Amino acid sequence: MGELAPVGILSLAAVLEARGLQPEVVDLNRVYYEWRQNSNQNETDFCSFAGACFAGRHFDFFGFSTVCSSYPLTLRIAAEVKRLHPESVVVLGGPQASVVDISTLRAYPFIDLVVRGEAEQTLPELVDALAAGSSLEAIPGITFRRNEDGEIVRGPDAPLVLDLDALPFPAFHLFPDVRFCRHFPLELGRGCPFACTFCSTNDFFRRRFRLKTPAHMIAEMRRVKQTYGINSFELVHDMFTVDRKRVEAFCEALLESREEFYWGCSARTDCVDEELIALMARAGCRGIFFGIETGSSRMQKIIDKGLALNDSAERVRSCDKFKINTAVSLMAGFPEETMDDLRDTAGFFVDSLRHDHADPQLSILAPLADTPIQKQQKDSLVLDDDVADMSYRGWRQEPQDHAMIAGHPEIFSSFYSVPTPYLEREFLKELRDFLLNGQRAFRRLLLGLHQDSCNIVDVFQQWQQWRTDNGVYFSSGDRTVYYAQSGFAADFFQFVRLHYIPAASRAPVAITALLEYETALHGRDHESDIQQEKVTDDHEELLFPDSRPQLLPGVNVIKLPADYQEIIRRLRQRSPLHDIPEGPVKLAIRRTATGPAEVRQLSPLSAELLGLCEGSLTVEEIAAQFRQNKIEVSGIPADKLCLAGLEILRQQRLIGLA
Ligand code: B12
Ligand code: SF4
Repeated sequence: MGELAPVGILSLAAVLEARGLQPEVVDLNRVYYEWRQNSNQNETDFCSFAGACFAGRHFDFFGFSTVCSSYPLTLRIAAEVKRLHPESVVVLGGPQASVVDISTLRAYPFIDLVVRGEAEQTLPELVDALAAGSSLEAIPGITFRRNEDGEIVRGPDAPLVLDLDALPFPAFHLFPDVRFCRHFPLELGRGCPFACTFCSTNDFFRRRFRLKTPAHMIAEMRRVKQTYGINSFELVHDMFTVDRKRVEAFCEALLESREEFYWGCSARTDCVDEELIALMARAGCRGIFFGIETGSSRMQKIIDKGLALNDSAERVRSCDKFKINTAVSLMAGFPEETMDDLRDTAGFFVDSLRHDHADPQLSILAPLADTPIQKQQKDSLVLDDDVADMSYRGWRQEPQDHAMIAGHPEIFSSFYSVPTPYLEREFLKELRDFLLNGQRAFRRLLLGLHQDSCNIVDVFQQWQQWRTDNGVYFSSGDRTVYYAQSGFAADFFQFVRLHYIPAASRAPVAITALLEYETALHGRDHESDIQQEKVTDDHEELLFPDSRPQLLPGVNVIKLPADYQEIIRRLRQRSPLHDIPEGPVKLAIRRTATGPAEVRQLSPLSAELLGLCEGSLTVEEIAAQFRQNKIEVSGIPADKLCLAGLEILRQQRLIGLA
């Protein structure tokens, strides 16, 4: 929950505290989890439950932060609060209400007013005016319903906060869960000067790029470290890397500070290069969010993103080189998008899997209110789903929310879809589920299939055909559930084994090897349940002639038909797979309680040794077998070789002593 610490709200709370007020912050995410855990959900709906949290809180002013995905729910909770406290002022702010202010006030009389845009300057003025009972007309940045005639008045925009260093430190003490953050959120700056047609945040911060100074940021980071003991940060800014010199200055200041701070940020791939990425990595950058959006050069121009995709791929590679994790964020479902464009996007998604530090993401376009795309398509939006993509979080839309959404497309546009005349929507959604879950469940195989087939979409179409021929059907609502469960991978492996390899593969040996590898990884949970005799994993313990080495729990050895390391090397370098020679190899897979499984290709000697470590033979007996088989390497006698080999296997945590 700490991951969702609302920096904007806490910034406002700090501003109010600085004026001697005592605001409280209610974390509705926490309230939601409490409702899920502690209440009978059939009897109490979430809004009543949340309303109860506000019943005992007597404030003059209740403010709600809003984003598109939870806007219906936020409004319903606000209605409950107004019902409980009719004398209080109920106010909305944040990215969603700011742009649908007038329509919201028209549709929902329980909302008194909306604060638009950045509110650090507006909110104190508003609070003062409300306390004094004076007119609101002179306050910039608000939209309100006039008491006298009920008319909705939209004043001019509020000025931007130009000096972000002047803002007080956010009131994190009002949000105790922040201490659970793995990456502590700190605002680095505001405003992106670009103009992508689907984006709402450029306009929200009025395209005015601003950054806090390096000295101020480092002081805030130090304060977090001292208060919470956290040294890893999520630095919030839509587009930190607009000005290269300022990124360099920040990194250099961090290096000079000698603090061990780790951080993540957002960037465009055309605003960084390998040299800058190297500097960022040295200064503690461990994650970059790259909004690449589409893998099609044609669509890059149409959506005014304008990235050169070869360079984008290069930047993802550079980050991998410096061990920076990248979120490679892609979208599909633009109105002009054709099958060729979609193939390019799917291709970009899978291509990025060549890099271990890349995490591709694919979402379907949601037309955010007041964006160029939404304005262009506002008369043709379609509500085709109970669970629209914006709320694609695994829970179902409540009927009350659905009714609100259906009644007000102008307010809740993100729950609608834009028409995609060249693409079938169900196809798009299934492809998204396939890719997202495929990369989680069989990353290497997915990449191998993409490379073998020239485009993963071809494999996907064959899979769709095969699954229907073999009776794997689902309704559109069950599709996401099917793909998220382990049965999908099991079915898909069958498809690859029984259909794809014999009928379509140009590199059957390599694809079989990848399939065997993924099947073994996939089956690992069942195997790890098998009870094993207690085996000590103390690699300091000496090996004695009567010790009985045995595979450690969680380790298994699998046989593949071809050199796995060579396949992975070729995948990384995009070299052909069809001429991988057949030749069995063994891999040891070691599962760890945390993190991904460790995979090691075994030399013939290690494979032979591991085969003998089944717990019944002593070291002496294993050495005897080596002698008998006359195993020797570079003149080293079998006994010594055996002992050295066993020691290495122990250091690699593959065997222990029974
Ligand atoms: C960090 C972030 C997240 C984080 C954490 C969110 C959180 N709760 O803190 C994560 C990754 C979890 C996330 C998730 C999502 N996010 Co997000 N996120 C952001 C991001 C990059 C920064 C938010 C931030 O801290 N900004 C800095 C602060 C200072 O600004 P602020 O929050 O807007 O607050 C200021 C004003 O809005 C105003 N204000 C805010 N609340 C209130 C309340 C009152 C009463 C008043 C008076 C004023 C006021 O005053 C604040 C100070 O000036 C923004 C983009 C951006 N740069 O803002 C997107 C953004 C908010 N996210 C967005 C979206 C769409 C989502 C998701 C729906 C994505 C998805 N499909 O899942 C989810 C929704 C999750 C949720 N329910 O909160 C959109 C919202 C668009 C919209 N029209 O609503 C944004 C704007 C990005 C975009 N694509 O355009 N997000
Ligand atoms: S670069 Fe990113 S933040 Fe800037 S307009 Fe485009 S999508 Fe929005």
